[in-house]
Amino acid sequence: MQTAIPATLMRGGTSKGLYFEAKHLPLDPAARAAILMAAMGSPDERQIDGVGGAHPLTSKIAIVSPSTRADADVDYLFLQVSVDKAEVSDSQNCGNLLAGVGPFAIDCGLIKAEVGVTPVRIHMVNTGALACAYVQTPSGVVEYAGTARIDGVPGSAAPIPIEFLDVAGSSCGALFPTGRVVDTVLETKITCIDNGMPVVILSALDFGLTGTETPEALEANGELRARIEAIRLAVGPMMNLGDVTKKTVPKMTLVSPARNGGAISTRTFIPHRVHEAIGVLGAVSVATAVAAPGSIAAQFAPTEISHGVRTLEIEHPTGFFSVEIDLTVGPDQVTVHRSALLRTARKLMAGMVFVPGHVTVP
Ligand code: NQM
Repeated sequence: MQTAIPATLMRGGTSKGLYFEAKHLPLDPAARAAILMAAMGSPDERQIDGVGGAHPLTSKIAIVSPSTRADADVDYLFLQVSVDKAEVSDSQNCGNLLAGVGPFAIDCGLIKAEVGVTPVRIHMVNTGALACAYVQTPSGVVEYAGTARIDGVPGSAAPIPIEFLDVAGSSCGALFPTGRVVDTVLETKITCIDNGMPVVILSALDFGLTGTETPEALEANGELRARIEAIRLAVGPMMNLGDVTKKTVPKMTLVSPARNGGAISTRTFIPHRVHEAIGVLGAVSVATAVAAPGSIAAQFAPTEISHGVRTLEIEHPTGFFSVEIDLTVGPDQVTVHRSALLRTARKLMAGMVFVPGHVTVP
């Protein structure tokens, strides 16, 4: 016997995952994790017995419900289902699946669409921060088709601009969680930053790399992976993240000078695979580091440090990620006021996901 659970498969930005209404899943994290692993087919590196895509970027879950907060419309809990381990983690947020939350909430009837553009205020439960996504609803229903393009996704779709107001320090307690712009860990100079995603910025040059290597080449370099993981494990407690052995944060971003007219070039370990592009909030954190005087990122992007709104193009293996940030740079402090970016999303399938009957279901 199998149990059917209502679910929608969506691409959100450059990631893909299952979206659920919270009421269709158990509240107990262990029971919920068992169901999600069964739905995705984990643990198994091919996820052959589930709908997961055999990569961390396609093994993601969004759980959406009416908001518990007066200043938001919906709550969004992100869960990362490990591909090859029996682990489901809420230790990070995901700005890519976030792009699908507004359309999903409207399609489920959790929010009534306006005629034109529907702003959806989203409480991101993992970090307690807020985002506002602007969903195209020209005739009162979600329009997925459009002309917006994002690097890492073929074709075009309706634009979903997303704004963040309060994500600085949302996971680590401070924009620069160690209290310094640069730290030295295991003889390597790094910048630890959290503007929505805990990220460690490292110079590619310090690892004997150019920074233009492909994700496959970086993943194949066992010595590099071991050194980066050793730094990550050492830095987790310094970033107020505790023991990060089983967590998917912090992300480890190797930076080098931009090659294609952007602000900086990146390659990001997320943290065991290398991202084909860059995460949304990861890009926001990198862009903020670019603007922070003295950081490991700023040394490669000596842009004029000024107050106000600027757009930074973060280069990644498959193109650019454009981040608009509004910040004030003081003598020894950076204050972030707002950041914004563009994503797209597409509903791929809606129906029931089946899990074997021996998996506990409410
Ligand atoms: O940084 C990948 C992604 C992400 C997370 C990751 C993300 C973000 O591309 O906000 O979007 O870093 O695990 O979906």
